[in-house]
Amino acid sequence: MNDYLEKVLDETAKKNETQPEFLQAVHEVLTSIEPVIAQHDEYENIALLERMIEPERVILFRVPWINDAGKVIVNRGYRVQYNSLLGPYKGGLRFHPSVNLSIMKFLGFEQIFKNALTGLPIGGAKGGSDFDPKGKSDNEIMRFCQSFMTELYRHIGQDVDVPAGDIGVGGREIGYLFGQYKRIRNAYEGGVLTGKDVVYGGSLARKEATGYGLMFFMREMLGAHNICLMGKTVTISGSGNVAIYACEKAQSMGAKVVAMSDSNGCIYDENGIDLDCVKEIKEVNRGRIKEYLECHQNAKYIEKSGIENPVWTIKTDIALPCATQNELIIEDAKNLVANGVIAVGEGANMPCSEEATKYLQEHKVLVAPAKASNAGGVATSAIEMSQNSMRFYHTFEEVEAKLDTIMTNIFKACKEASDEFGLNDNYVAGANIAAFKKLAQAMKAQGIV
Ligand code: NDP
Ligand code: 2IT
Repeated sequence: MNDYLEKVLDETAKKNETQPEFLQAVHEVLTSIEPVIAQHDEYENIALLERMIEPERVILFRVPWINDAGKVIVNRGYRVQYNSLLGPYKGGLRFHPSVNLSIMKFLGFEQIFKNALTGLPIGGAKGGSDFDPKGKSDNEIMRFCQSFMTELYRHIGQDVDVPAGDIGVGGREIGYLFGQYKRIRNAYEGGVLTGKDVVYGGSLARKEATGYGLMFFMREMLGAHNICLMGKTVTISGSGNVAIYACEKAQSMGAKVVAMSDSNGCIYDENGIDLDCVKEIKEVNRGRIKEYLECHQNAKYIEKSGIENPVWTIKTDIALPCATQNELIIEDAKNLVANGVIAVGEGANMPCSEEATKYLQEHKVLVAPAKASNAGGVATSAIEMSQNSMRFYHTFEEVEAKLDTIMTNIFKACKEASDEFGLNDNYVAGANIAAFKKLAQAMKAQGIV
């Protein structure tokens, strides 16, 4: 390996030894950009990689709130303002009990590259809390969001840092966060958060954007290999925002989605998933995916147990991990390959372990990397910001057409980078290289900061 790269990887591992997800994300990026680093001896003198790896700022704060029983609960809040080279810090907020600094930093680091790929003026950030929204009343969610924003507001702004949703943060939470921000600031600054409801400044098609974008990317990737989506079988993990709209677009493109999941288990419906039923369970009732059996007695439910993820044991042409990081590990990759999978599209962030990705690629499975294939969400957030600045709304069709063009261009960039370095359709490396080149150019232009 290139000496400079090796030195940076070693130092990063030593400095962050308690942050496995962060180290995983850095390792994947750095090892895949080696051909570019090898062409640029000057990077070492300006510590380009060291500066790219270290977040510009990490904010950690207390979030006290009172539950319905009158008990005071204290959660931990985070905002990692990773990199502002290309625009205001931009990235989602995750509310999930697993949230810690390692997960926040891996997500923030990946966000820089993803946002660079969109071609839009947005830097990279991530934030969230170890708060668990499951089982909380609407009032508890509101009180938590208000307390969270009471600290976060001083660090964000429409030209500074623009949060949005992620796991556990959807339209309801963004509404409560926005209301509290507006109240504290005594001003309507629409572009301070994205993923807003369309009645008060949100963008049409933002809700659908990540899942739709994933399928646009998949269409382009398969098309480059003369494969058509029509008639293909698709399995999807998760049943949240990304999973639901990936399913909707896959179905409208003529594919047959047969499985979806949540953290307890997965449903398999050989007749094809009834998405209205899933939306009712998840978007309206905030229930469990198992409830699907109440209206579809012929469907099967497989409880999650052991190391394998049951959703990846089902035979499929296309697998779309849309739940969380490292949800598709080597055992799952082996199951998918044994069942003849053609392509894996990452809707979630870093859903495949490095070992799983390598195994899939070695077995000629096309892998659509998260930084590229799920970039449609943040790209549409940037379109929401531009509408807020213009004080104007685009139609659904206009936003969707822009999203389609952006995803098509992102695939082209991944393919061109892979071709340039002779990487045999390794779009994972292609995405990292294409994004890195833009960031490196901006870093060189802006001096040592
Ligand atoms: P949601 O909260 O809407 O849905 C998350 C889904 O994933 C739920 O079905 C949830 O199940 C499941 N899930 C979450 N954590 C775990 C876990 N530890 N193990 C198993 N299942 C889990 O989130 P989103 O759909 O917004 O996000 C899904 C993924 O997509 C995340 O990786 C996120 O970072 C990524 N992403 C999201 C974007 C967006 O615009 N929202 C944009 C780009 C990427 P359960 O309800 O049981 O917890
Ligand atoms: O991971 C992601 O790209 C998101 N959660 C969306 C971020 C955003 O700012 O829309």
